[in-house]
Amino acid sequence: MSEIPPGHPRAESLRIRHKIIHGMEHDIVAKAGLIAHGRGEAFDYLLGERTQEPAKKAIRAAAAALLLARYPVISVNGNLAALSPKETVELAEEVGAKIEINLFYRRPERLEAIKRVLEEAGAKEILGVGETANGEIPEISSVRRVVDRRGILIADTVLVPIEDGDRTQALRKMGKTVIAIDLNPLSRTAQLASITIVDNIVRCMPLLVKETRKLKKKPEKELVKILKEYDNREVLSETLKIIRDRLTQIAEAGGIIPEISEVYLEVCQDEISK
Ligand code: PTJ
Repeated sequence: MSEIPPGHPRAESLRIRHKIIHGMEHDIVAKAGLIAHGRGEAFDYLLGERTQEPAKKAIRAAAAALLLARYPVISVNGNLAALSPKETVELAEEVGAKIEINLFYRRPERLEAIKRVLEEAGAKEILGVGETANGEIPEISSVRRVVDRRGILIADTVLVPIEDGDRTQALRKMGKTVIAIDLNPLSRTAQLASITIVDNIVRCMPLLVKETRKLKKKPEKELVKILKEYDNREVLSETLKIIRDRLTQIAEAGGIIPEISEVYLEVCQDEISK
């Protein structure tokens, strides 16, 4: 992390990037996890790198769904383990969820490295490794179909942060509630989940923990009401409109984003006065 100059305008983004790189160098993150992260960063730019209102609605619904679930499971992959291990454990504790490692690029070294990270963050029980990790979700073509018989296989609600491909579809066909966290509102996962939080996990995991703590104090019927009133298509649609309106606004303001406009005036004086 020492390579990040303190005054760098993108210091926070670089710090997160370095966590992913560090994770890859220590068998936590898959090589493809670097590409996935870059894709996420691109969408985050379009969203203004902040938690937008539709994401806040989805976070509230997700918290309600996790609290109401009979058997919730948090599915952990390399990127989540590298970026938000502490919040993953906190969330599991708050909602009484199981933590299960489920990988696209499944290798024993990675399972071990991720298990270690979660244990260091305070996890007592970690599924998806060992003897009981021999259940199968038949419709999934990748090794992600290998799940724990005490976890995802019997869960009624599954949280899938930073997901790929066909798993959400398969889990929903099995009748499970799927909560996705994905910066790309157009991904198959985002489109097919029951609740889609279009936000960066580094921002929304702490918010999700906070929201569950808040909603835990509410009567059950209030949580049921939150879920009943929640409309995922509306949330996806509002998110896309935010991206559209933001781009229109920037385009109409001469193509410079508000965060840069002051610096632009400073460094591009010559061009402006021409
Ligand atoms: O650890 P493994 O073996 O399970 O592999 C994990 C990866 C991420 C490599 C695998 O699931 C994969 O290839 O995923 P995709 O298909 O690249 O999809 C990842 C999705 O997560 C993309 O839609 C990204 O926009 C999104 N994403 C990336 N970083 C973040 C994110 N969403 C929220 N927060 C992020 N920080």
